[in-house]
Amino acid sequence: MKRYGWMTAVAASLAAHAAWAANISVTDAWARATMPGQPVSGAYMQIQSDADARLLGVSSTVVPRVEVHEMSMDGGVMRMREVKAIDLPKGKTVSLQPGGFHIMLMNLKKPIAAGDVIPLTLTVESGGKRQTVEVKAEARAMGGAGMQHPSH
Ligand SMILES: [Cu+2]
Repeated sequence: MKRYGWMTAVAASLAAHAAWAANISVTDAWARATMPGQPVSGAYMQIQSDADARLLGVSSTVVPRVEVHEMSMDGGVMRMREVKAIDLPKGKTVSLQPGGFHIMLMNLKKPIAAGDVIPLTLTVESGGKRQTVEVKAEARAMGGAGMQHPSH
């Protein structure tokens, strides 16, 4: 029964792996198309994790600088600040959306056109381990001056 014992060991190690690697599902990922000369934009998505996790950061191969921000009302003024992490509680859908948490795309070298696909790499920590999640955000054109992201 030596072989059987070996199989059991492999199964146990796979189970241990699954215990820390959170399953992250990202839906409805999109980025805001920009006007010519506009160096910043935002990306938004819904994130769900099957284990308690934290979004630690985001990077992109096509955007020079990416930050995770939170927007909030402060005495009637919209403010944003960079956040170190966003909590992803187990089983809860966390929305990155205009007016709340968002991914800031900065130092853009050229405009983002509607239909462009922005690859984003999310770094997520769960149970002391880090993993990356690849996301493709499709750019959407937004109408109206009210949808412009405030400048820093
Ligand atoms: Cu921002």
